[in-house]
Amino acid sequence: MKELIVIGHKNPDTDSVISAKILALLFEKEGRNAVARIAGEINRETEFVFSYFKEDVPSLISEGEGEQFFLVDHNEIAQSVAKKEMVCGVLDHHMLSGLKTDKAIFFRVEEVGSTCTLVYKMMKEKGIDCDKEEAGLLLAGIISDTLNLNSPTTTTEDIDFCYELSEISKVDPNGFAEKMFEAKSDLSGRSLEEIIFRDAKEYEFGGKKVVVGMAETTSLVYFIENKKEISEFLKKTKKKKETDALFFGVVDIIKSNTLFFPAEEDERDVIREVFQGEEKDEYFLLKNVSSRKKEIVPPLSKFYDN
Ligand SMILES: [Mn+2]
Repeated sequence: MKELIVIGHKNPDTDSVISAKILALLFEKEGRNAVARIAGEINRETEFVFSYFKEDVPSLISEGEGEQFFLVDHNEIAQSVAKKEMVCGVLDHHMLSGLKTDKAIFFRVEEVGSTCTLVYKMMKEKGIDCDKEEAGLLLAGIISDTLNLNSPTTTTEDIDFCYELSEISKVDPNGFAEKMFEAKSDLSGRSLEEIIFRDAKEYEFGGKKVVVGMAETTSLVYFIENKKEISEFLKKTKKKKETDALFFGVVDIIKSNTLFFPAEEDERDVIREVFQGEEKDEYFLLKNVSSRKKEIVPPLSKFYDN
């Protein structure tokens, strides 16, 4: 039996790393030959979560490794290290973006706040128990993606599972969320490249390569103070990375607002057209916007696809 590699998107976030790890464990418990991998370096929040529960982070996929991939937390090939002919399963909570395969595959996408929600749901459906550490990790995945159940992507299932997992893991979600957000907001020693691209996602809209970088923070001070440097960096990087459009959003986790930076005039015009934002000199203030998946990507995709 060929080894099945369970893997999240490039520029991995907490949800994608944890859903891959626990889903691979679930497959193993079912007797399948499965292993979790990550598609890039982890961020500080993910690092904090794994060290808190003293769990191992899945190792980085190596060049040319694997023939069979199970994708979690993404279904867009542009965001994947897997070639489309190697994909034999998808578990996700993002919009569908036209993955074409030459055979039938496992494919499950539900409109919930995190992929960890779906992993836990599958465990429950299969009657597989979740131990204390696994529950803690899954809880962290839900908290991360739903900004502790405050994101507009949050569903009743996320809320119910959050409480169940909190009981099993004996972790208080609010106290833990605070620590996670602190780790997420720690910018010390980080370059602009890391801050802007550690959680960037690439999309293909209307034949165009569109990249949306995101950062989440409890304080916008750094971003406002460095708005000029950020703008210049975006402009320079757009050329280097050969993308047709580049945006960068910073979510204020506390107030649920987003500062949205265009790389150049073209992107500035797009933001003017598709978002109701307050235009500042270097960025737009998008009030009550906190989700790339639900509030930023859909209007951009609609704009470019037309
Ligand atoms: Mn996710």
